[in-house]
Amino acid sequence: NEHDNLTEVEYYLVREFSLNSKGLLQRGDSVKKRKKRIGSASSDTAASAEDGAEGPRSRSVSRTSSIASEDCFEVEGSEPERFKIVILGAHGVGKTSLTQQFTRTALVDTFDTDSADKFTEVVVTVSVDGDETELSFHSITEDQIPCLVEDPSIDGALVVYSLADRQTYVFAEDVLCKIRKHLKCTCPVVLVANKDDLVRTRVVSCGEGKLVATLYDAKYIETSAVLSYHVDELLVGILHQIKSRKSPFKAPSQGMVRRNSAKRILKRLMSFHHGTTTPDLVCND
Ligand SMILES: Nc1nc2c(ncn2[C@@H]2O[C@H](COP(=O)(O)OP(=O)(O)OP(=O)(O)O)[C@@H](O)[C@H]2O)c(=O)[nH]1
Ligand SMILES: [Mg+2]
Repeated sequence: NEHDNLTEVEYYLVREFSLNSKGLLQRGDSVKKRKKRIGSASSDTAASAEDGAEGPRSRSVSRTSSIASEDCFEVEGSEPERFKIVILGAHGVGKTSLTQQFTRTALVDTFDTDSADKFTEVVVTVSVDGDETELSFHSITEDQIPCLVEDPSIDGALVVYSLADRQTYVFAEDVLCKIRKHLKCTCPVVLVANKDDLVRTRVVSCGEGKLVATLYDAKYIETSAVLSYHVDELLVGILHQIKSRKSPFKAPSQGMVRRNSAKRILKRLMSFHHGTTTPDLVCND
């Protein structure tokens, strides 16, 4: 193939965080530049570049395209690790709004979620204490849930409900049941109680959310996509869950020991109860 070993320059946005004893600190966004191999069928990045241009899979368009190249850091070395995360939940609970917030630093109070829904994949590069990872988020519908079991590439799941709408909570419980019981999926799952800003119309208590999360071996977090409340914690929290499940016995490095207290804070934010077995519960179907 005459295109083998060709490279092209790619600009990408990195959401930078650090973990210290005070918790999670957002360090803003930076734009980086990397050389990407093109023309090689075996290269992951080459495949996604082709998909983005004309393939069936849409990608979110990076905001970096309008940024001048002088502002960028050039990155050498290997590609960051990449994890695939699915987002599930009833209609209108805020799946798209949360995904949109993952990609931006500034507070945004209006969303054009309809046009955002045309993207089937949103990719966010997250750096925690210099450790870069690419997270690709996929919003999926209820009828796509059975396909999850055939997709070994899924690394984590967010199950979202609105704490101001009980039906969406019931729906989320059913989704959790399907994931854990029917599909026997053991990937990290976070149960997300969104719309925490709607205090006066809240109908699902924190206790109810935590209970269901406990039953299905999931973490629990309350968020508000419109106020960008706990959105970064959710983003870094699911990443932390995936990484710690993939290498649970990794020997602690120097930095890791220093960050332990910060991780404890992150853990407290997401109440989590490790279960060794999936409880034998009945789904609502
Ligand atoms: N008050 C409040 N409204 C929210 C929040 N998150 C999302 N919304 C609103 O809820 C509506 C639905 O949000 P979406 O993000 O489109 O929800 P979705 O889950 O992607 O919906 P579908 O794609 O239709 O299933 C929009 O009007 C959002 O502005 C939140 O945290 N608080
Ligand atoms: Mg949506």
